[in-house]
Amino acid sequence: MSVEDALEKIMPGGRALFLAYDQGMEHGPRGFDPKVGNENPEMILKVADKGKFTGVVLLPGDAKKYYDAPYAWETPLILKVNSKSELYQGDDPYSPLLFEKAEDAVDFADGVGATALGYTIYLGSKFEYRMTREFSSLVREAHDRGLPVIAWVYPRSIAWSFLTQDAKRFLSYIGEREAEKLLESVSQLREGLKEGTAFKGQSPSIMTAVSEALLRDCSIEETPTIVAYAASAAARLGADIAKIKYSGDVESFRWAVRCAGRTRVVMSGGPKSGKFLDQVKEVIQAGAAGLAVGRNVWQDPKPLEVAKALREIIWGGAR
Ligand code: FBP
Repeated sequence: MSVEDALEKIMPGGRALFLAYDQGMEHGPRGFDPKVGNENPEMILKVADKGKFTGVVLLPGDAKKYYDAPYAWETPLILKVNSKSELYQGDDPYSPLLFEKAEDAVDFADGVGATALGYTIYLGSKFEYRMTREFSSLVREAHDRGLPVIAWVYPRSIAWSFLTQDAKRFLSYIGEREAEKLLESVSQLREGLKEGTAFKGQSPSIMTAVSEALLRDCSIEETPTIVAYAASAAARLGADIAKIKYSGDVESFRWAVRCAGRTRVVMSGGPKSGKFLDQVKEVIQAGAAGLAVGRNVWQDPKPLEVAKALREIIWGGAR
């Protein structure tokens, strides 16, 4: 199969609905619920098939034990080939390739019948260089074997939360009236923050993102500047699909989709609240291909109803 054919298989008509199930490693079992039975990968695979998902994301262990022959699941497998637990948080994140080298990851993917590969890059981490290098090797090996690669691009650094705190401290230090003036626009706020010593030496993207985070009351990784950066980086590194967070509004997400160029975009996750489906509508309006979601589906007592609602938004009821 060619990369193009594999992409059509996981994105029929250019649209995607992926069911993510790597959380047992990323977050541990805290999201599992015995009443729902979602600690069992078989339940997830049944939801994927019955819910007509266009891809199911599994880590190698589950792929081998639950997806590989003799099982005959309909949903194409997206093999996630790097992962980390949440247990150590004392430094910037690094998510290692779970294989000695990219070639071994692709061999394993072929062996278990995967249609695509997934890899997380923590852009902005001080270990970014390791992940961009592993990712680039993976793209080369996977493409040679007809497998597309999806980049989970999560910009993250432990320093960023301190920057936002420092910005808030700076604003309270300069007094209410001065702070109000700065809070009128992103550019004024960015210029004003440059006066605060904590911000010396920060990149223009981070300065803008800190300002956006304060104005929008969101984390730095969810700001329009950083979400568009994630999309742009995924494209430059050769990803076929970029899985990125939502940037908060249609216009800024449309910009992220444009920055991804020929790399297709799917939204990652979504809010764990009633706003979830509205956000999916906005993502589609912005020109994205769809979404990759986990807990909002398999933690729901009626996962197939959520899947149906998502299909209606993504394919307008045609699937
Ligand atoms: P959810 O839909 O459950 O949020 O999953 C999407 C996802 O990208 C998973 O693939 C991954 O395990 C998880 O989010 C990572 O979450 P975090 O943002 O906490 O690193």
